[in-house]
Amino acid sequence: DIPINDVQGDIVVGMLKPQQIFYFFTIQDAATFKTHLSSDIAPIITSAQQMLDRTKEPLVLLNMAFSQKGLQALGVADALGDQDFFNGQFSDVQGLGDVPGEWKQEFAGGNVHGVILIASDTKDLIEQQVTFIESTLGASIAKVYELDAAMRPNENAGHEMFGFKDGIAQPFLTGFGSKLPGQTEVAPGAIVVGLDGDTSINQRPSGGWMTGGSFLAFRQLEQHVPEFNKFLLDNAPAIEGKTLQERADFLGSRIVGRWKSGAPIDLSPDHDDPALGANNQTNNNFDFTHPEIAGFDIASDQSRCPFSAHIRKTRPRADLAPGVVASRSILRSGIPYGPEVTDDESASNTTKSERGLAFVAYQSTIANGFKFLQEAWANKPSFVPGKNVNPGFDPLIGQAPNGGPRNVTGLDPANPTGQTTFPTQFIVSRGGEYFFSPPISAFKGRLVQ
Ligand code: N7H
Repeated sequence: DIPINDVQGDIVVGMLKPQQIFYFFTIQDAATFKTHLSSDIAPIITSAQQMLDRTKEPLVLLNMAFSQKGLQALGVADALGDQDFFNGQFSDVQGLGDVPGEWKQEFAGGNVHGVILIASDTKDLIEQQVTFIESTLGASIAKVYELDAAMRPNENAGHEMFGFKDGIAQPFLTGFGSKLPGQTEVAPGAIVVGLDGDTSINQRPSGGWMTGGSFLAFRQLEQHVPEFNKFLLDNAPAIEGKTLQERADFLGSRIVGRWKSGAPIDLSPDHDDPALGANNQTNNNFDFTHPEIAGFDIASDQSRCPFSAHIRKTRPRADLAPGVVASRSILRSGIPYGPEVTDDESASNTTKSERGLAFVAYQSTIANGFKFLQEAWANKPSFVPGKNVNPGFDPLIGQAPNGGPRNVTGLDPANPTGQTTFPTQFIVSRGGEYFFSPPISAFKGRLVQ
């Protein structure tokens, strides 16, 4: 069972608040920091238990996680059993397909020892908590960088910057809550360290102090929204009887695998269906097979969902054996950052202020989770294998070396083996870090010994 009193809430529940900040810090005075960690910080870390009932959760949610450099600064010499965490995300720049020059210096510099995630209904409440932490910890830490994130306003709440509803498909952890139709069931240890299903369990340090923790892959992913929208208009396939905007929306749905409302194109290939998008009993209940359609062949038929669609590249459902898909699970807890697109940006098709997704993925082994999805699936044109055509890159997040152009097949159902070339990235990685989000007990235990 998941020790929900000891697991930080963002890992298995998700903060899901209108406002959230990521406060990246470096440890300046480990001894002083440690005394506060156990006495002042541990009591205000929000557990999964505290977030289960949304009506009773604290006004301000707080989680904290450490990089390998942060553990070193604390004097925690244990090897956590995760090589990617140990090396840090900047060592992965090439493999992930990032362009090093696009990385924010704060991440590239390797000075980030930890991150504090704080979420609430208002920025004011968050600021009060930051003031409390800064006055309590004093000079024992220094702020490296802060990223302010927020749900988008009004009807766009819950939608990411391109306009698509996010946070729909998550794996179901055996024994935790109830399973929705279409969820992949995974043993809790795929996400939470030390539990059944943690494939690295034998590499964890003795004493079990990591049990209940999870590795957090953080990425600041900038989104070029006006440029993306222009690309959709410029490359919209010809469809009789549809307006240009409808055809652009159609291309967008093929790129993501869902319409903006969240409705999956595997169930509604021709038009958005907001009622379907909003219904959690049906909006995830598909697997790309269609036994109801005579002669439908999953190895060649892209009339419903392209092999390259973002949600298919990152979770190929029936394209692969169920156990394989489950072993590559992440829990996503990202939130948009940056201002809404201005009229000026729309009119000029040019991004003038940075915006995007503060991407957060939890897994018990980074090489099985975020890193695998990015490197072995999204960035690999031959994935999914066994089709009549190479799917090409994930058109959203797939990256070619040095930001080079990417070919994607299947976007035009009238020519499913034809390629679409994406000359640039519409999502640019500004870097990030790998963190370990420890069980709350470790803030009074191993971390402060
Ligand atoms: Fe993705 N997007 O807005 O288009 N993603 N994603 N993602 N993503 C998903 O099901 C998006 C990113 C996954 O089980 C949806 O919640 C954007 C990275 C996985 O069906 C939408 C960015 C990685 C799923 C987006 C981004 C993933 C998923 C559909 C970056 C991993 C679940 C809504 C700015 C390396 C797939 C939903 C499933 C879904 C978008 C990044 C992975 C709309 C904008 C980096 C596993």
